[in-house]
Amino acid sequence: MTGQYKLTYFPLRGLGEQTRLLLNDQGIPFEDFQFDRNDWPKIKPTMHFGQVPCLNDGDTQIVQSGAIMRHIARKHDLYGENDCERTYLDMFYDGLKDLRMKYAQMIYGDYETMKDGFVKNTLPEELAKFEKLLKSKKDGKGFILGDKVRVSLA
Ligand SMILES: N[C@@H](CCC(=O)N[C@@H](CS)C(=O)NCC(=O)O)C(=O)O
Repeated sequence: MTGQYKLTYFPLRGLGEQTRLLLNDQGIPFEDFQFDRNDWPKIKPTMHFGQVPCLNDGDTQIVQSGAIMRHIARKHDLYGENDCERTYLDMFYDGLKDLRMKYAQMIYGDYETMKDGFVKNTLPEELAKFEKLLKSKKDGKGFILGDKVRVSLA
């Protein structure tokens, strides 16, 4: 029994993993469809933006990884109690996206020349920003907001 959700993504973690983690963490059943890379040319034209990850919620196709996370969060009460909380979570999420972009530039760019700088400088600088935000809210303990996982932990 996989429920109403089907996640379609390449057979790797990438942008699909945050959704897998969230659904697994919350015990929400889903079909984890990891297609064969050779099938991508057939699948691509069926996606709204020609990209994955894609979450099917019943008959509704949802693409864009952030939209997928927020959809699940809204439906399963994981998206904060009010607009300010939701904005705070969005802020965290977008901040993490920026960090992920820097990581991607390194691994898909000139890895050998960039890796040392990334580990020694970029990562500590970027993580310090999240640490500061976390401490300002929860004294560095618990979750970003309240007492449970929210979407921004992706
Ligand atoms: N903004 C999109 C980016 C999606 C994306 O870049 N998907 C890549 C895999 S990680 C993809 O589908 N690549 C194949 C292609 O573009 O043909 C998101 O956040 O979901």
